[in-house]
Amino acid sequence: MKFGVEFVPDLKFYELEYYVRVAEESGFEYTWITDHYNNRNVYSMLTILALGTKKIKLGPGVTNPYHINPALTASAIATINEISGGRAVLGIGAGDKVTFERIGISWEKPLTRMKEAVEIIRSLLAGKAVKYDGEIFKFNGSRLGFRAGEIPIYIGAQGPKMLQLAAELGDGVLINASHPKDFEEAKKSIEAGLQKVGKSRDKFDTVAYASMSVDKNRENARNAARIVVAFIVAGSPETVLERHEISNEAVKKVKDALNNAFTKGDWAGVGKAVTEDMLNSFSISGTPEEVVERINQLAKTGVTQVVAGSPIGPDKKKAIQLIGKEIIPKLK
Ligand code: F42
Repeated sequence: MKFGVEFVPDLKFYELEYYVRVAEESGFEYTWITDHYNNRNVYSMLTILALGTKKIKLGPGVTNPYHINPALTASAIATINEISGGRAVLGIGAGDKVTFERIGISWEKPLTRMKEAVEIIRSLLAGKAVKYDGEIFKFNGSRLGFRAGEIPIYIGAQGPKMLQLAAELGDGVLINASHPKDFEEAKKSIEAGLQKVGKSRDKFDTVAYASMSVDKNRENARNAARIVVAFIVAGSPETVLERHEISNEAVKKVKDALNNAFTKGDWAGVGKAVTEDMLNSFSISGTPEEVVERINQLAKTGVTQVVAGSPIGPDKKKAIQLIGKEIIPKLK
């Protein structure tokens, strides 16, 4: 099992560099940096990380093919690859509808746009002159002016069609989920995609991009995950909530609590609205022993990398070191 760690660049660059170095020293192989317009620029932060670390692989987790042209994505990730001495990975997904609306981007034809963008980026990274007459992107002989090197492309995906596309086009898939039920379901689409292009499963990295919260004190670990899980519950499609048997009234309680928090600042109410079942379904949170057990269950569904996503633990640094000391060695 490989281990990665996610960071949101809502931290100062030196804080982010500090945490990623702790993660590198703790044995994490990947760091994935999220990409939303309202946070610090993902490639600026990856440059800092490329210069400040030696081994850990690094990349956006995930960028998207809407807010910049695929040629710029190819150039940016190839630059990170050069600065980091060949450690770049590209995570790209359909992007986030809510944040796009705020910057006037309409979320049209995400599958088509993703397919075309990934094909174009792959050709540019291979040093080719790209002629591409797509429905969305039209390229007429563009080429990168410097060697990009080998850069794996991972696709962020939840829906069945995007999961299949990820298996067809990607070196891996980043799935925002924490529970074996979700990976059993995803497996069907992934197998279909691998079969369609004749790719073997061991050449493909299935990544559980999970909300994680680890601490020796179980209650502290579980409580630290409550707010993140509330947002996941509020944003989850019906099909996923049904799969986890989360009732409509329980979801409504969480949504009302989040509204209250935004309008009146009552964040404690959000934590109370999140049930134990929600924590189990939408996060990996608890003691190191419990986290190891859950990851072993995920491994049985074909997961090959686990990414420790927000909040990581009540104390980020302690949690990263605890994972390095008591979890990674048991699952390597
Ligand atoms: N999004 C961000 O914006 N920033 C991040 O940092 C970020 C991190 C991240 C990490 C892991 C991860 O898994 C996702 C992450 N995301 C992040 C979210 C990501 O960008 C996507 O929003 C998320 O993966 C959800 O996308 P999805 O895979 O579910 O695909 C969407 C588009 C979807 O609805 N897919 C469905 C499906 O079946 O796959 C339907 C697709 C569809 O619209 N089909 C239509 C049709 O007619 O079939 C249109 C067809 C066409 O041509 O597009």
